[in-house]
Amino acid sequence: MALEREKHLAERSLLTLSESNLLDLYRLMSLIRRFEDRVAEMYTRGKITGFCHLYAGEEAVAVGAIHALYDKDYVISTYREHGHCLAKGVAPQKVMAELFGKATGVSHGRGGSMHLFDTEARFMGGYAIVGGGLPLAAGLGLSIHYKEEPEVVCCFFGDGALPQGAFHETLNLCSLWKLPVIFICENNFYGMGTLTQRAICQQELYRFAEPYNIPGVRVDGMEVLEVYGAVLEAAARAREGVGPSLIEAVTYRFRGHSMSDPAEYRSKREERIWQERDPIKRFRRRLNERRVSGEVLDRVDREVDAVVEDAVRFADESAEPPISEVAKNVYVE
Ligand SMILES: Cc1ncc(C[n+]2csc(CCOP(=O)(O)OP(=O)(O)O)c2C)c(N)n1
Ligand SMILES: [Mg+2]
Repeated sequence: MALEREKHLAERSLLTLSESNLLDLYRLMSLIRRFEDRVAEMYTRGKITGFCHLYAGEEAVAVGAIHALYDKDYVISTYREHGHCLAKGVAPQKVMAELFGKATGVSHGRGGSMHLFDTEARFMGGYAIVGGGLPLAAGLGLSIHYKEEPEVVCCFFGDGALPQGAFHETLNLCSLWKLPVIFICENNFYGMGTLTQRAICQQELYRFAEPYNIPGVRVDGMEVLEVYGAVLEAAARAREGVGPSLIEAVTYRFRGHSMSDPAEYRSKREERIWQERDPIKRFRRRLNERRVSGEVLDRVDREVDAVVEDAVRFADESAEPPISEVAKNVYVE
C-alpha cells in the first residue's frame, strides 16, 4: 500500500530512534487506546454526554505525525480529536475533565468532546464542521509566514473533507503562498456510513496534491514509523519555506462513527481484517524485533492504566462550571 520509499524511511527510523523515543511512541498510542476505552465506558454510564467520536484504531497517525514536530508547532484537528490533543501533550486529566463537562477541563467544560482547545500546548482545536479546520490552518500558516517564525502547522482531517470546497481553496492558497502547513488526511474509508467510493471521484487521495503543485504521499496509517518519516520530511520542507505537503494516511476506526453508531454498514470480516493490522500490536512486534521485551511493554501499559484511572477520578471529582458563568465568553461584556 505504501510506497517503498516510505517503508524504507520507517525501517530507518526503527534503527535510528533511541529506545526511549520508541517507547514514547508506544506509550502514547497505548494511552490513547486506553483513554478512549474508558471514555466509551464513561459515556455508557452517562458521565459523558453529547456527541463523542473515538479515535481507537487510528493512534499511529496522530502519534507518528506529532512526534515529528517540535513543541512550538501547531496542531489543528477535527471532532475526532482526543488522540491528537493527547499526543500534543495536553494532560489526560484536563482532556477527560472536558469530556465530563467540568470546569477543570481544557476548555473549562464549555466545549466537550468536539471542542478541545489549548493554546499553551498549541493545540488549536477540534472542529465540528467537516473541513472547518483547513482554512484555519491556512490562517495559522499565514501568520507564521508573515512573522517569519520557524513553526509549522499540522492539520488533520478525514477523507470526508476532501470533496469540500474548503479543502481545495485551502490547498490552492497554501501552495500559492508557500505556507508552512502539513495536511494529513486520515483516510479511514468512511465519512459516517458512506464509503469513500460513493463520495470521492479519486480513491488515491494523495493525488489531490498534484493539481495544487505540492508533494503528495500515501502512507500506511497503521504503521507509526511510516507516518513519522513522512511528516518529518514534510515538516523540513515547510520550515525551509518551500511550502505545504499532503499526506494520506490509510487507517481504520475500530468503533462506529460516534458513540451512537453501531456501524452496521460494514462487515464483521472487514473489521476483523483491520483489527489484525492494529497499530499498537504491530508496533509491539516491531519493538520485539528491536529486542524490547514484552515485559517492558506490559509495564508501560500498566503505567498508562494508572494515568487514565487518575484522569477519570480527577474528572469525576472536579466541579462543574458555576451556573453564574453560563453566559461567560458567549456575549461580549
Ligand atoms: C460541513 C459538514 N457537513 C456535514 C457534517 C455531518 N458530518 C459529521 S461527521 C461527517 C463525516 C466526516 O467523515 P470524515 O471526514 O471521513 O471523518 P471521520 O469521521 O471518518 O474521521 C459528516 C458528514 C458536518 N459536521 N459538517
Ligand atoms: Mg473518514
